[in-house]
Amino acid sequence: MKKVIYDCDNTMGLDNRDIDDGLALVYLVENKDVELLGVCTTYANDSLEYVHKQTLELVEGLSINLNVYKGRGKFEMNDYTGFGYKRFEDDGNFESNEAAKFIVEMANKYPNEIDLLATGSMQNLYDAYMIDNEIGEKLNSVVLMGGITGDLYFGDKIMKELNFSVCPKGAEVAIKKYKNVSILTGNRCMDVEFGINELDKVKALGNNIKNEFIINKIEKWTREFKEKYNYDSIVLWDVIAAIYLMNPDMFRDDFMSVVSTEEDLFEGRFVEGESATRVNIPIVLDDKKINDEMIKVVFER
Ligand SMILES: [Ca+2]
Repeated sequence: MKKVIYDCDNTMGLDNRDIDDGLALVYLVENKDVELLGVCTTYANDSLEYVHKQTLELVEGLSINLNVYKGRGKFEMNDYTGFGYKRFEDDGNFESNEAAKFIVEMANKYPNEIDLLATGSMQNLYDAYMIDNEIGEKLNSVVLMGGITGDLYFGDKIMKELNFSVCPKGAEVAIKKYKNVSILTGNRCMDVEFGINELDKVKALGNNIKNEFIINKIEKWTREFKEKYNYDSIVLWDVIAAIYLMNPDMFRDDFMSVVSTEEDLFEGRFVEGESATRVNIPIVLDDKKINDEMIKVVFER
């Protein structure tokens, strides 16, 4: 059993917003090898208020007993697919961050036992570090979804990085001050497409299906994504990070020395160079197996 804390910017249920955090949450909830200690909310896909509300709604809909801890940070998302957002200056009040306090509390209660999966802004990891400078030494591992090593193309359109860029100082802390860090980058996740064939596999489960309500959410986001990017498949970014956490054997380790500064991370960019900061950037071995694993755990009764 892995003790997991999931830190996310879930917007499942909102129009024109990605659904991958919600799907990753369901994947963790349904995974028998996960003891999910709690869910933390942060901004990125949308404001903290919207993310928190959607996450409470999702947890309630799943009829499970799971605490949701609210993060911190003023942020507005105005145009998701056009990357029109507004970030406000940090008021520095990290001690008010319930999510960060929860992460620190659990890390002290279960030293070196907790795996932290973070798939939104890195604000809560930043605040946890501000509360306890030793936090990085007290976790077993950290798995992040975010960052790019080159432009992300869907057809002829470029998708910008979101998770690291909305809180670059948090991204820098997450990369440099935590240990055993693995990062599922945008570029490495892009090869795992989820399209009509994968959806047909879900539907083919027939009477053996569970969490059927998610099918509509996937179909809706696929339509919205198609409208913006003129692309037929979607990528389940955060789910891939959750699958890495639980099945590292489905990936190949690839360590990289990172010299990215806060300025580079403002665009979510990884810069390789001489550095003591080494992070793992896992490579997917077989994209079909990743999608099959998600379908099996999330949908198969
Ligand atoms: Ca996310």
